[in-house]
Formats: sequence, structure tokens, C-alpha cells
Amino acid sequence: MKKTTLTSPGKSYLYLPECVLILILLTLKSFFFNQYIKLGDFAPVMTAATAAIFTLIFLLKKLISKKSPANLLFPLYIIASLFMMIDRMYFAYFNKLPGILALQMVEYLGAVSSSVIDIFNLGHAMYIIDLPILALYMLFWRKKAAFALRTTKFRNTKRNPAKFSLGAASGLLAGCLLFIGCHALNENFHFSYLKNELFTYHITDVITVISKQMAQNNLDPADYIQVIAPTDTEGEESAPKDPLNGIAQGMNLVNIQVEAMQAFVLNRTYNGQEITPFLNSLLASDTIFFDNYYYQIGGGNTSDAEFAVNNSLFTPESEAAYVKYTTNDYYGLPFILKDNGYSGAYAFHGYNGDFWNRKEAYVYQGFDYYYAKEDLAQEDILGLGISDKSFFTQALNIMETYEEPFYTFMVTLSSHHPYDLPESLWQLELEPVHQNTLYGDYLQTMRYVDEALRLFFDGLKEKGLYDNTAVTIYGDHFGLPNYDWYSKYYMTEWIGHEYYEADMYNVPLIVHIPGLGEAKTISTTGGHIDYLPTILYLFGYENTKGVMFGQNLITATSGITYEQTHMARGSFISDDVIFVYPQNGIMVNAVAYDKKTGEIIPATGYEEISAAAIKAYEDCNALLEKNAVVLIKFTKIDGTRRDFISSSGVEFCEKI
Ligand code: GP9
Ligand code: MN
Repeated sequence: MKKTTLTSPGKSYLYLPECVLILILLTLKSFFFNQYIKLGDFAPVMTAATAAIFTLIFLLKKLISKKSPANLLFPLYIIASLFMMIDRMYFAYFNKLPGILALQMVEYLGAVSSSVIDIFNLGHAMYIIDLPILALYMLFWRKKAAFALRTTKFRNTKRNPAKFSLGAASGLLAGCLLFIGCHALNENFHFSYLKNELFTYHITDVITVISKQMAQNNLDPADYIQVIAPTDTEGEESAPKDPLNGIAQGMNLVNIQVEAMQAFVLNRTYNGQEITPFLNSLLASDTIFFDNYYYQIGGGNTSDAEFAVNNSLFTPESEAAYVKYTTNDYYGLPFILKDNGYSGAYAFHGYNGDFWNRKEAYVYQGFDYYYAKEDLAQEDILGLGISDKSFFTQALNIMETYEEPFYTFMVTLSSHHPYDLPESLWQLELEPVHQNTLYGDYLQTMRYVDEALRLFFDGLKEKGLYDNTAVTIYGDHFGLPNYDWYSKYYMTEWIGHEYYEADMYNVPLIVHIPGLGEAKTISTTGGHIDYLPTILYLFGYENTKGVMFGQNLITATSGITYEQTHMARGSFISDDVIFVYPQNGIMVNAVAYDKKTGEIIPATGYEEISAAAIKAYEDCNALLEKNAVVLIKFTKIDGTRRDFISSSGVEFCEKI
């Protein structure tokens, strides 16, 4: 019989205290992790599943190779710890676990590092806090500890260490399986819960992505074409023309996407102070306010809101449309307006031009020029980039040189998470308890944005542009997540009802048309993808070339928005109901709310709508995948300049 040497601990021996310690740490971390990702009562069983998989890998290694699996145990634990920390951080912001596709968006996280740092807290640190000590132990101290360990009674048996660890691991595996089995008897437990276990989740995610990419689709884009028909058809008897149809025809369009602006800030006071006094005054005249409007984004956050709004298309779930489908053919608002005689489409944003791949993507979106941070004077920097006040002032100076009518698309920045507005700019008097909280900082920032917008409108008037310019203002996504405990608490206290999904997803859409002559509120449910058909109706232009997934909210008698990202795909918001499809995919965890009362109602009977919601996203993404959202083909006239000519012969993008 081969004599075992006791000199090298890593190779021949796996010491019992080491195994026990690793397992205890893994179990603890896994339990807290499962609690955090809202597995609730099933956190212990999911923890047992993680321990079972961990042990199984250990056993398989032991069976395959004669070497001790101790070498595998430590790295596996380190990997599991890192995964738990990253997953938890992602969950804190997106309310779901990250998929492999989200990895492609990692480069955009660095740029918003203040947000990442702000999210990082002790809860996340606990997953990695022991790793440096463990690494030191592995590299330097294990050899020394070996002597002590092998002389204690904790050392696995001297005679046959292989058998000992095999037996211990098998016993543990059996125990875990028994525990899972006992839970299976619980009528609320379903085996598909196990899909949310750490290892299983990431492995099935990779398999799903690969299989989806391999799947073929046979969609015909023509099935999705929606034409906003002109109402004054010649020679036909028709209903009297709706005065709103074409009311803004020939006017300039300034479309302002406001970072993280939610609807609750409008027409609301904090201790008697208005958060958005200017916007509130705007709502009072010449304005259509869509108060049931909801964001629809994917892995591209801000940039996806832009994409959905300008194109009336759904974005991918985990990647940014501007990154994944950069060079596709599009026929969104910039193209349509230019086909209707607009002199150009111009985009403005106060952050680095290539962030979210905008610099490249905007060309294909139909913008003739993009003014990014590097193209503007950087004299007033706030947070990530140029302050909204400086941004608006500079944009106005450029805008006044354009031949009218023009389309200007502006993406603001100062209200980016974590809302670190310098104290000198605070205008609200906050109660001490709200100071330096995400909630308080958000309100201060929104107050600043409102002031910047006032400045912009003053500028439009000064430059003589106001009367001939329709201005639309909307929010790109939430500012305060309802899954952040403090934000939820303060918001609930402030708005007087539980701060829930309907509040969090609700962003305003304000359409200000000088000369409109009325202040109107439209409460039909809509979302980002409904912007384009609605605007085309107000401007009286048609889109006969591009697929649109949204609807015109002015004439629609009912509305619905399909959601993804912070609520899982399959969720929707209708005029009456909010249906939250569970992020963990277990239908019994679905929640439905009565939209009028905010009360929870039975989440049954919505399967069909929920399936339609998933299908709409999948159909749109499949069309994008096939580069088939446009029914005409653009012709490249110069590959290097990436210019296009439309079917009508109008040259686009010559300035880029
Ligand atoms: C920067 C800004 C990022 O360009 O658009 O916003 P985010 O997507 O992080 O909300
Ligand atoms: Mn944003």
C-alpha cells in the first residue's frame, strides 16, 4: 500500500476544519443572498440546493481524479462568493438577477461608477470580506497550519483520508437532498423554484441564451406595420376632423428626455414647497399631459428609452438596443420628420459621446448631428457631465442657427443617480431626517431640473423660437426604486399610499404646443413606445415605412403597456390593473393590483395578456434581429461616411 506523505496539505489531505468552515460560510452567505433576492420562505431550501451542488461538484471531482478535491473547494467557494456579490448588486438596482447578456453592458457601468459605489454597501461587502484572508491562508499559512491540523483529532483519518471525505460529502449531500425533499411536500413549493438557485440560475441562463440564438424565426415584418392614417381623406365622407390631428404640423419639435424624472414630482408639494413649480405652471395651459404614461426600457437604460420613444420599438431585455442593433435600418422620428420637410434632426447630451454607443447609433437613428460633452463648453460640470442649465443654454445658442422647422432631441443628465447635487444648488428645505437620503437628494435634484427647464423656455422665448416650437418632456425611467427600503418608506409616507410599481414606473409625458388653447389631461395608459404614433398624429404625418409597436394615445380608447427590466417580461400595466410577473418565474408569486385603489387583487386570469406581453417583446426583438423593422431599404452611398439616402431620395446624415 502506498504510504501517504504528510508534508503537503493541499495535495493529499483535506482537513475537516477547513471543509466545515467553508461550508458554514457558504451556507450563511447563500442564505442571506436568497433572502435578499426575495425567495422568502424558500431561502433555506435554496441554500440547501446550493450546498448540495457544491458537494456534488466536490464528489465528482473526487471520483474523476485521485487527487484531493481540496484544490477545487477553495476556488469554487471564491467564485460562488463573487457571483453572489455581483448578483446582489445588480439586483439592488435592477430588481432581478443578471444574465450573461448583461455582461456586454459592463463597460457602461464604469462610467457611472458613482452610482455603483453608492449602491455598494456592507450587505454586498459581506460576500467578499473573508476572501483576502482565505487567499492569504491558501498561499502562505495553510502549509504551516497543516502541522497543527494533522496533529488534532479534527484531521480526517490518517489511514484513509479519501474515504473519509467521500463519506462526509456523501452524507452532507444526502442531508441536503432530504431537506429539499421534505420541502417538496409543502404544497406551496414547486421544483421550478430551484431554477433560482445560484449555480442553476447562471447555467440555465447561458443555455437559454445559446438555444434562443440558434432558434430561427419566420416573422413577416409586414404583419406589424401600423399606419397612422390621415383623417382628411379626399372625396370620402368622414367624421369631422379632430382639431388635434395635425395641430403641430410644421412646428419645430424639441423633445426633452429628462433623466430619472418620475410623475409623482409634478403637482405635489413637500412641506408646502412645490418640487416642479415651472412644470406645474406649464401644465396649466397649451399642454396635453399624459398622466398614465410608463417607461419601457431594457439593458440600455437611458438609451433604451430614447430608442423606444423615437422608434416605437421594444428594446432587448438585457442589452442596449444602441449596442446590439446599432447599424440596423430604422425609420423613426428623425427620418419621418425630415421626409416631411424638416431641415434636420439634432441630438444633444452632456455626457461622453460614445457612452451607450450613441455616437455611432445616432447616425443610424437618423440624427444629422450629435452634440455631446466633448462638443460643448465644459464650464459648468455637475455629476457626470455638463449641468442641465449650461446644457440648455448652449443648446439654445446652437438651435437658433437651424433652419426651421427642425427636430431637436435633448437628453438631460444632472438628475442622474445618486443625485449628488451640491448644497449651493439646493432650493428645497428638507427635514433633517430626509437630508442626505436618496429620497431627499432626489427631490432636491428634481427641483433643480425644473429650474433648468424654466431657463430653457425663457431662452426659447428670448430667441423668438417659442411660438413655433412644440416641446415634449418625459422621463426615461424611475429615480427612486420601490425595492429600496428607505425610498419606499419615505415615499409611502409622502404620497399617502404604499409606494408601489404603478408609482415607480409612472413617468410624465408633457406635450406643450403654443397656441393649443387648452390644458388637457389624457389618462389612457401608454408608454415610451406610444410616443411616436401620438406625436405623428399631432403633427399630422404618416409612417408608412416603419414598423411601430405603439399606439396613438390621443384617439385610443384603452391602453396597455408591456413591461420588462424592473418588472419581469410578462408584466403589464393596463387602464385597470398592474400585473407584476415574478422575476423568479414562479407564477404563484405573481402580484396584481387594482390600479384605482392600489389594492392587491387575485393575480389570476391574466395569463393571456401576460403571454401577449412576452410575445410582443419577442416579436419586436426578432424583427430587430432580422433587421426588418423598415419596409424600405436604405442605400449606403458611402461606406466610410455611413450616409444614407431614403427611398424618397433625401440625403441623411451628411454632417456626421
Ligand atoms: C449617460 C446617461 C446614463 O449618458 O445617459 O444614464 P443611465 O443609463 O445610467 O441612466
Ligand atoms: Mn437614465
